[in-house]
Amino acid sequence: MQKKYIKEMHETAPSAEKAILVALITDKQDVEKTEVYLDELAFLAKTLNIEVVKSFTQRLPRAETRTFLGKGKLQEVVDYAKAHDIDVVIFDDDLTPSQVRNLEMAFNGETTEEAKCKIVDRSLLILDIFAIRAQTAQAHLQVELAQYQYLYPRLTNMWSHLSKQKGGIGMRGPGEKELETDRRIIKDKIALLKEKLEKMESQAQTRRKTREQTVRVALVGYTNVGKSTLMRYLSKSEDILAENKLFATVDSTVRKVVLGGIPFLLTDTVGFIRKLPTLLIESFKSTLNEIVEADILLHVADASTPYCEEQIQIVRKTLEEIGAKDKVTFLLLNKIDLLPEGEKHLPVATKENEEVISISVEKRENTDLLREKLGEIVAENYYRIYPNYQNAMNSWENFVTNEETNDEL
Ligand SMILES: Nc1nc2c(ncn2[C@@H]2O[C@H](COP(=O)(O)OP(=O)(O)OP(=O)(O)O)[C@@H](O)[C@H]2O)c(=O)[nH]1
Ligand SMILES: [Mg+2]
Repeated sequence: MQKKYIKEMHETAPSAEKAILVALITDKQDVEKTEVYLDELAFLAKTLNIEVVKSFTQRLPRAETRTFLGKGKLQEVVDYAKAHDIDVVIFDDDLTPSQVRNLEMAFNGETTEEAKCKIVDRSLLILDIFAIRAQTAQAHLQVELAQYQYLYPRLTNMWSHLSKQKGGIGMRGPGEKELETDRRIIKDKIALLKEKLEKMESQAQTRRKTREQTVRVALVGYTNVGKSTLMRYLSKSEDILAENKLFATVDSTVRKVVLGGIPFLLTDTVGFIRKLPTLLIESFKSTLNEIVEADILLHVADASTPYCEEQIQIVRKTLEEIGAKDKVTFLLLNKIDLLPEGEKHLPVATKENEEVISISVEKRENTDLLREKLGEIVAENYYRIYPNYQNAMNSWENFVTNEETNDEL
């Protein structure tokens, strides 16, 4: 199994923080799967400019209640961290507040005064990435809400401990700004953020109402599969960011696209990932509504990873959670340019209402076929809204004029 993102010690490059990763091998998660998950975790860390120097695994039926790892393994990891000046220990699962407390004790001793080694779990890592990726005011508020909700049950230990540290991972949130230890203040902040977001959502709803008169298509999929690349291609927009990073896109972008003379709106939004923190799903409700309200979904998957099928299942499950599972969907198996000839048609379990197309957006393989098929479905939806075509063009003209003055677009 290749370890793309885990550097060995001798390869070290200057970096802000040095990290080790920790994961369990369980009945449900075999060695190979754990390796892949660790690689994904290292990729997440890399997004935050954290250098991963080593990973540790332990075979256990389930995490130890007190310290996640068993006693012997924990000592081995602690010794390594001390010997190699490790700044962060990242766990591939979520930790309970008491596990964090006990682990902090194990890595830093009784006193937190000279605390050196931070304990970070999967959710905190993802929250940090969202914090640096957020662009719009709404996305910032959504991330802030998720961060406060994450911190709330952990206040007693994290506040005192993390506030003494200099910055970096886990410190881009509210903890950096204030040191209140009062749960009530945090509770008030959560309420205030929710209120602000509700106001924004109701404004967004009004704005989206004007879009009800048009066909809406949303891009969905696991992170880093090529959603934004497809958005750039279909909408001919050079200004959309597509890069080899997890969660390059966190906000939603909407573009007008015309296929075969029929106009529609295309939305690109945040990607999904294994164990996306529930807090984030809740906080990003408004952003995710773009998906819920769409008529057609373009589910993009990365056909070049051996975990394509699993990622597809994770996306389907997340769509179910947000209430968007029964939509007309194109399952686009992207990046087929990376597959050898003869393997370009992957056997994937399809669903009702779903059409599968193997494509390479970057190399323009089968993209014409996608445009043709998408064009057909868009037209069908369009004529359903506008049985009278002439009226349709008039209202589209109005719609375009209105929306073009809208900065959100
Ligand atoms: N080889 C190959 N690479 C591709 C293809 N499509 C996209 N990519 C690359 O995949 C990486 C991720 O692309 P994005 O479009 O940013 O992916 P995304 O799904 O929007 O990712 P997030 O916004 O991070 O969730 C980029 O480096 C793209 O250049 C393709 O057809 N073939
Ligand atoms: Mg993107």
